[in-house]
Amino acid sequence: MATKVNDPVPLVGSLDSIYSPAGVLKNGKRWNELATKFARAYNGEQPDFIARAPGRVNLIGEHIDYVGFSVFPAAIEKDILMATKVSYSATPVDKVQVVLKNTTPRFVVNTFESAYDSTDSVELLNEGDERWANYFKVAFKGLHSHLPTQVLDAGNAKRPAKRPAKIEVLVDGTIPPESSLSSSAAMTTCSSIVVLEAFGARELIDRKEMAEVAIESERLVGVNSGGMDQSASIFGIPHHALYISFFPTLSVQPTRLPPSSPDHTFVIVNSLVVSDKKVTGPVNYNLRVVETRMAARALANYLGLAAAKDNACRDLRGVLETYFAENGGAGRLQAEMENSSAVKQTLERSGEEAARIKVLEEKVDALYSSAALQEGVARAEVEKLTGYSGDAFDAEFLSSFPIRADAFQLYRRSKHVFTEALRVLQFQALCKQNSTESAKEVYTQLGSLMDGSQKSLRELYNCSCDELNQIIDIAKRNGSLGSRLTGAGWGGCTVHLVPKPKVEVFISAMRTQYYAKKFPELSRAQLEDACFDTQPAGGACVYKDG
Ligand code: NG1
Ligand code: MG
Repeated sequence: MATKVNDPVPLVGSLDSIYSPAGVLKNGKRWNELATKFARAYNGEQPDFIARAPGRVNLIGEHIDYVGFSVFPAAIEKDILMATKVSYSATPVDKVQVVLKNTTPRFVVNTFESAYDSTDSVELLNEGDERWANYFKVAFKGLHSHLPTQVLDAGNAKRPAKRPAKIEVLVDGTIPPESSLSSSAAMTTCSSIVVLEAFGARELIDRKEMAEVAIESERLVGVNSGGMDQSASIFGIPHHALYISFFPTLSVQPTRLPPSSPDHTFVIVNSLVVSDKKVTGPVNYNLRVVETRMAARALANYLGLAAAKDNACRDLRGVLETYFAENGGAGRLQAEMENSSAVKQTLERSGEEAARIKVLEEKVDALYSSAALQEGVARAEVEKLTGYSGDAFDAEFLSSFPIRADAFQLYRRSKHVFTEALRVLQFQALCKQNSTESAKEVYTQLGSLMDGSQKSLRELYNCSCDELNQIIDIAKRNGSLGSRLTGAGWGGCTVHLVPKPKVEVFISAMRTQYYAKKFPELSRAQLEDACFDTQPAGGACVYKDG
């Protein structure tokens, strides 16, 4: 079934649409190479199937997925493959053994066992070279608790007659780890597919549910992440970016970039600065999540919302919805428009949702109008702003994940969130404009939205770093229309919108001006892997015979 451009993905139904009977991979070099490696790893055996989950590049909409606003990533060609063999036992077994091997030697073999009635014995590892296996384990645990009577329970009628006694996996990844291209989400997603396939459970869950379970599961690894990455990996469609919304529930709209001449492409440039959120989370990623939560409660409090302390106001998106719900919806927007020419202009240019975002951005300016509040504020001040103090403060903001900070930036984080949410809407609207004549102009505008995103990430969200800034400067001097960090930041990759005729010059400038200076020892293959031109790719699937 062909997906029509810009149609919402049907989120119901079985996983079948992502299951490919043979597919390119089956007949391709990579399948054969992986099957050969599998045989070497597992006594000459052949895999029963190969699961694939891609990484993603986020085009725009950074650090707003966990706040509830829409984002705009695309799945990429780089991916994780898991060649898998499942052994079923003729006699009843009460546990399953899982063996996880990786073609990259530094990821050391890990073996675990789980009883059919409980995954309690499946332990996550806090350190060591086997830690990579945690992603498989969380997917396994997540599905087990989501589908307790289906996935592992013997009593279910849909259960295959034979229960898996052993699952043997060989993982092969092309996504550089900790580089903000979502190798972690690809691991979780791919593992989910392996588990569903091994337990014959794929009929029992649809893609949306699968994405939701993967999102929840990955948090068990210790990062308080949003849902962009797993969704992009599951819903990727070749040649399409994905407009992903989380409110009121997960939905995905595949969107083509406008046709253009000359063609444009996205180039990814990896800074090769590694940012491991599991280690630095308390001072960067997880701290940002908490700051945005504090900012939400502070804004709800300032706006005097009746639901200020309810779950509905836990994030900034929720505060926006609650503000309009409690204050007369469309009528409220009308009134706001009369008071603000910026809101009026936003409505005219970008529509109602954009105007509502603009209203809240203006409330943020009003709340933090004093210069002192625009800087980092200490806990005592946050207590005043949010109306949470003592134990209630700890429970609300500090209990889920460890945080280390003396001051919290509520103004800057809120301002980034609302302006970035607006840029995403404008970016998608531009993509939907289907006129070829104005393509050049459209690409220039897409580029400036990406530049605006970077400025905000650097100055308001403080998640850029020297290397990322250097790369962005080089890019802007060498043909990029728009350049920004992608993913969480503090290292990792950047993404650049480049007209195709300029790609060669762009890449060679990166090599001489960034890599030759900072990483002079890189081989040709490593350079090719660090800086490359990419096209939106298809999402997760499983390849098997017949
Ligand atoms: P990366 O840096 O690719 O892991 C992270 C989060 C996303 C999103 C972005 C910032 C995880 C698994 N993913 O992406 O959900 O919040 O940062 O936009 O932590
Ligand atoms: Mg990640």
